[in-house]
Amino acid sequence: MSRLRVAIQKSGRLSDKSQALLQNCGLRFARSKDKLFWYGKDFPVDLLLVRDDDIPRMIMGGVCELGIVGENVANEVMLDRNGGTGLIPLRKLEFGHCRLSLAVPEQSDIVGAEGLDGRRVATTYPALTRSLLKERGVEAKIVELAGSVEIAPGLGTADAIADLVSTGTTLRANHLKEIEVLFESTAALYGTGESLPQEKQDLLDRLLARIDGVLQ
Ligand code: PRT
Ligand code: ZN
Repeated sequence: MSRLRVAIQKSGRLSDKSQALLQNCGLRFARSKDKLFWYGKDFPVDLLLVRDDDIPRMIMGGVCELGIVGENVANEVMLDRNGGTGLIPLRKLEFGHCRLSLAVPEQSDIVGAEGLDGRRVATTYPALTRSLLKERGVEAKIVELAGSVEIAPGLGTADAIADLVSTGTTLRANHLKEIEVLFESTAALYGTGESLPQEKQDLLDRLLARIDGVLQ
């Protein structure tokens, strides 16, 4: 019999709510010893617990049919791949809210994206930031960092940052001010752009109906 695999974040901001959503759909799981694979007991849907950054490529690579990840991460991967049809948003979820914002040092006189033309912008979302700035007619030098973006202006390696913000505490603690919201993100359920065998598609439709019930 066909089964579906859903990749969710193993530990982090999305993991509890991703698990809760699926459990609220009536799914029950038996966890593997290393707890990285959860077998669906009474509905043929299994979970893979991974780092959020791996989820888009796992779906595109056919390792799983579905995944729950932030729109920020999914869009970054899709843009990096020049669009591509490997990843399709199926449902926007009600958690993981944050915004990708531009921020500059408190004393900077840059007031918006347009002030960043030709300037250095540090981010962990290079493709997404480049594209969102381009939409605004701004061509900046993107400084790609793996983390701790908020310290880049203080170190002199960037004039501004594009980073995720929720409360603004991190920006304030680093004497940065938010000058423009580039993108509002939430977590979403993604599927593969490839068509599924009929049995799997039927299973997906049943799962989506349950998810819609929970989201209502
Ligand atoms: O280990 P793994 O790679 O799976 O986890 P991770 O550390 O990459 O991700 P995690 O758990 O931090 O975030 C997962 C997803 O949650 C992100 O991709 C976003 O879609 C979403 N999300 C929501 C956030 C935030 N809010 C958020 N505030 N992701 C990160 N932050 C960070 C931000 O980067 C900054 O450092 O929190 C800080 C800002 O928060 P405030 O409250 O100080 O403004
Ligand atoms: Zn991550």
